[in-house]
Amino acid sequence: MMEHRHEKLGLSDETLLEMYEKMLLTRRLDERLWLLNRSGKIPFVISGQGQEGAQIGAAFALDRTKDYCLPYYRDLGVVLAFGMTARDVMLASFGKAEDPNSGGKQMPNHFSQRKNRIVTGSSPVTTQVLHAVGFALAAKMEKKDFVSFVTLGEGSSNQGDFHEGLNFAGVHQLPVIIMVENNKYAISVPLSKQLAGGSVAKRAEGYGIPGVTVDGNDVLEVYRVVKEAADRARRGEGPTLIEAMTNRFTAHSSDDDDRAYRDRKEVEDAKKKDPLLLLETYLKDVGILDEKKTEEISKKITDIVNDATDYAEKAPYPKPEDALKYVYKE
Ligand SMILES: Cc1ncc(C[n+]2csc(CCOP(=O)(O)OP(=O)(O)O)c2C)c(N)n1
Ligand SMILES: [Mg+2]
Repeated sequence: MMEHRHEKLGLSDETLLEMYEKMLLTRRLDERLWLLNRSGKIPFVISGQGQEGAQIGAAFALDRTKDYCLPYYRDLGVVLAFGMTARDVMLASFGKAEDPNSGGKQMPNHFSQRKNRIVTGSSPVTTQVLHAVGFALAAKMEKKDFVSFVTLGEGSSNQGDFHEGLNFAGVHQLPVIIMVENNKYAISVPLSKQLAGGSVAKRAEGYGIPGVTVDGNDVLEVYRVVKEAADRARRGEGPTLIEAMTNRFTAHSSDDDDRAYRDRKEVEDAKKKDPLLLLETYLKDVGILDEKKTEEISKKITDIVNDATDYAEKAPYPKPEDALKYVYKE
């Protein structure tokens, strides 16, 4: 019998369905956040819609019981796959006391959750690359078996931190995977005005490490290249730079209007390669998913999103006197 693509990668039907469910949850949660923002209930959204294929493919290729992730703001899919719940996400967006990321103090999407090895980051883009390289250095020095996984946008790959981090990781052959989610915009700045060389992955050569470009809409292909990078890192063969080509379906954030700088046709064309639809089609083609099962999953996800929304909306705000908690040593 012919082996399907996911089987060749060692992925069971169950795991692939789990990936689909996480991707659908990521998308639906993100869509709900926009509705809540537009109805005046939450102050800010920064969205991963269109980039879920890269995020879920990568997260599932890692060992989510021991690896560390240093996500950037669009990585809702990565953090959900690493164990953050829909309620956790909503609590942060509503700025509630129980928010595991910061107790309702930070802007949303500054992901941080110790129990799931999601490492806190700063608002200045690309700082997380240096932190990730530091985690990988610790793994090497302490002979610990974990890989450090960091993501960023292609615009952020022009910051000095990126080059310092990759150079150091290359020199010391550290177990770190750097994945750039190239959505071809840095807010309103198009790719052509960001990178004279046209490719982020090509830069890897200068640091003596492998650089791979992958179709970020293809969750299985992302899984494959990240798995390969993780295996190499665990064997002591050092870092990998991955450039996942993606699309940003929404404006940069809820404070941006991309109609000012981007043709609608471009967005519509990008949506024809929606990673979620591509995976759904694949699952139906290979007979893992049918209409009934799709309905069932859809209902389950809607319930999770509704529960998270209600729970976070009703949850208490932090106390004003807690504003200085964790700022200064107590
Ligand atoms: C050091 C720094 N400069 C500028 C900003 C403002 N800023 C936030 S996101 C962003 C665009 C980043 O683009 P990219 O890296 O491509 O990621 P994307 O938002 O497209 O996913 C900028 C300029 C910042 N947060 N930090
Ligand atoms: Mg970008």
